[in-house]
Amino acid sequence: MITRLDQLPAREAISPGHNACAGCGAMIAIRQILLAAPQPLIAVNATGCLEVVTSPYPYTAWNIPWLHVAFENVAAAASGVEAGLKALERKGLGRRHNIIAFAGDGGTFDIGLQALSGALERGHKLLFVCYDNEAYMNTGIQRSAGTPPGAWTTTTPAGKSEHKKDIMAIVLAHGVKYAATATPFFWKDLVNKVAKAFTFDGPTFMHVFAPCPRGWYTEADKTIQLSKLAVETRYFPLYEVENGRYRINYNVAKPKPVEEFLKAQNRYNVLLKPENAHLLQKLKDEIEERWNKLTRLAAATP
Ligand SMILES: Cc1ncc(C[n+]2csc(CCOP(=O)(O)OP(=O)(O)O)c2C)c(N)n1
Ligand code: SF4
Ligand SMILES: [Mg+2]
Repeated sequence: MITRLDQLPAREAISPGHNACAGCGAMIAIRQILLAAPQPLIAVNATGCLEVVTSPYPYTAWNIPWLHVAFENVAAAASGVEAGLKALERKGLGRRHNIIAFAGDGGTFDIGLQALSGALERGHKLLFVCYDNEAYMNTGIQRSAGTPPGAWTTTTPAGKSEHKKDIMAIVLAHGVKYAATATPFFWKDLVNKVAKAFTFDGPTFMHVFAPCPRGWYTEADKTIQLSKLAVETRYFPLYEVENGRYRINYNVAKPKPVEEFLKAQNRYNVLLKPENAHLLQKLKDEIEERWNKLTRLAAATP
């Protein structure tokens, strides 16, 4: 169990000096994840902000083996790396590495979903991390299936009218042994989940909530506060599912009003207009429904 920062190794898998925006929640989360992931480690990265900001040709910020693949196929490529290493190991030629795949919400909820489904079904031993900034940020803030109802994006100027896909439920429907949510403010929770994920002999999944100052129109120094508020308002519950058992890791008995979280972000200006009260209600209903479902599942699988 990791409870102190000095229990994490000093080596960094991503060098400082990459091109992410100041206060990028994804980069903070990924730094935490990479400190907790056991070495030797190979990272496989779908196209998206993480890839773009860490590899402006001819430079790289990565200090570990890293493979960039297309937007849609990171889980397939990571599967191939795992299968290839296994074959080499059988011939006494290679050394077993841990494998981590990274994709944004677009690369997970939408375009990478079939590749992810295939990898989960085939049972490759890897951790798939979805860093969720709730839109296609790298190409200019377009909506994804991870964008919540009411959020402004360049393709939802009046606020998104559809719901947010339940990616954890989709992943768990594949019979995955371990899946968890996390966010940078709760760093101890996050690093211990990463360490645990690598103990399973099969695919594991983490859904990581990552505030994005550029796409959410927030101040760079509010990222960590937003990461905390998202949990405290039940907007993004922290939970894990281990061998079918649901556990809520942060019990939000008395949630803060979600408006506190929404008001801090200009992407929700449209939603907070009086004429959009129905959209705000839709978001609140979705949050409540998700929390009630989680508490039922946690109670049913003690
Ligand atoms: C097949 C294909 N379609 C579209 C693109 C353009 N594209 C590159 S990254 C990206 C958005 C990625 O969004 P997400 O996965 O959420 O990652 P983020 O940029 O938010 O980190 C898009 C649309 C592409 N590279 N390939
Ligand atoms: S646009 Fe958002 S996710 Fe991309 S680097 Fe900037 S803060 Fe990070
Ligand atoms: Mg995104």
